[in-house]
Amino acid sequence: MTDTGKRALVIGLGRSGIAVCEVLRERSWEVFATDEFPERSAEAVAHVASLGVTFVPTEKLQQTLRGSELAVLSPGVPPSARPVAIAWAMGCTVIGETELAWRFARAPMLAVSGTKGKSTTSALLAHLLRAAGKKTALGGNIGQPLIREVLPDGLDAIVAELSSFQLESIDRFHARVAVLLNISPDHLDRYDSMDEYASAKYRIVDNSGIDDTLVANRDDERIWCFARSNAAKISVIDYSLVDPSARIAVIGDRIVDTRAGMDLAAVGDVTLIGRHNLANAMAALGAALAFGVDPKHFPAALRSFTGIAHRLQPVTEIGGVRYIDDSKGTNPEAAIAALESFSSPVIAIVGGRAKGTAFDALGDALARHARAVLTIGEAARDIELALAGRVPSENVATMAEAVERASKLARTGDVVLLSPACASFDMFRSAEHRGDEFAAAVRALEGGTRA
Ligand code: UMA
Repeated sequence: MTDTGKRALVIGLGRSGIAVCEVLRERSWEVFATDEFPERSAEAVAHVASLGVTFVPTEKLQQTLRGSELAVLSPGVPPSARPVAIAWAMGCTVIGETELAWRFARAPMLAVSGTKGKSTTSALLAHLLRAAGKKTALGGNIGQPLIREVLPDGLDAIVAELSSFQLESIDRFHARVAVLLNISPDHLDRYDSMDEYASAKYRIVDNSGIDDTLVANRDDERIWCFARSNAAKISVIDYSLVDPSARIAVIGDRIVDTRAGMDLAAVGDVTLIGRHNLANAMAALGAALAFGVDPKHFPAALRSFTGIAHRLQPVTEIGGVRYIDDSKGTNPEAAIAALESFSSPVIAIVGGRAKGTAFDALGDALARHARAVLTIGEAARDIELALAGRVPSENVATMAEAVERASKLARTGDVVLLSPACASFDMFRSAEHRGDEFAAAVRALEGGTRA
């Protein structure tokens, strides 16, 4: 497909920006790209230049823009960034990559948001739809830019994992099924308040109507309040781990659709570690139900879902000690949920770049669950302060050192858990890179001292 004559400015040359450049060039758009840190993005600049994209430094943007362009924003670029201000001032229409992906999509969207659990829930939802024979794409915050995933012909459904950043810059984006998992403090370096952060997430149903469904966590006060206040506008399926009157509820050892009086699966069919993952599975079941999937597919599909990389992912067991990679636990709430998933003592590896959140609750959870704590990265000192000496802690410089020390401190039956509660960018390229380094250090251990 070609759209000759169309021009766009792509702001930010990370994964999203590169994908937007590629897709628009395939459609013969005239594409300009800008990035405030071109020295760090040199490889991306060279790649998109080879596709015919013109790189424009921020200071030259004003001269280049005609004002009629579409400006496509990467999620990590805040609306306050200079290129965005220039694009607005020049009269460009500014949208995010998610909005553009939706405009190109030819299948209905099921969108999942929340502070934690959205990657697991999105992946499980896509798995449930595929198990029912629906050709399903999966993309968004989970790592594959959505714009690349929506293009194949013949899709029945598109599952989009959406962060608040991605939802901030939608316009007409419409989700047939929207899922809100939970909202807890995160990204408070970008938002002035929790209300502002939550409002970005609530945009997931901006363009939804009564034929669409919001799957809402009844156990999250904010979300349940939001869902109730929108019940006239959108159909709501609520789910709860504790309230048997929720539409999707746990009754004994079964997950039940209480309105239909229908058994959906056994609790034991959910193989993921932790009770929070049972809640995520219930959300995915609710979304699949709303999309018309026959529940007969649920038990086997749940049992065959083994989770996603860097999310409470078992790496190996050495000398009776389990090593678990939860590198995508990038905020305190996620790390607390990870700690609470284990009944055995934990040697916890935490720290990295803080995202404006407090560590008090993490300190309390570590005090309850950890035998020892190894701190890494910029936030090490703040986490140690939150621990207030309740658990022995040591600061280490590298992931290899953290794993090495953890292996010495662990006793048979313990868990060594990387769930950093922070972003990775002070020491690593990404959360995936951090998890890979952890797994590599564990494997090195396996080949050496403890094997
Ligand atoms: N940049 C600027 N100005 C700025 C900030 C960044 O020019 O003020 C440039 C950087 O130099 C860089 C580019 O923008 O070249 C980076 O763009 P980006 O931060 O949007 O990163 P992408 O690689 O495009 O990845 C994004 C998401 N990143 C963020 O939201 C921060 C990825 O989510 C997502 O997987 C990917 O798109 C594909 O959709 C990651 C993430 O950390 C996993 N998400 C946050 C989270 O989960 O908590 C929201």
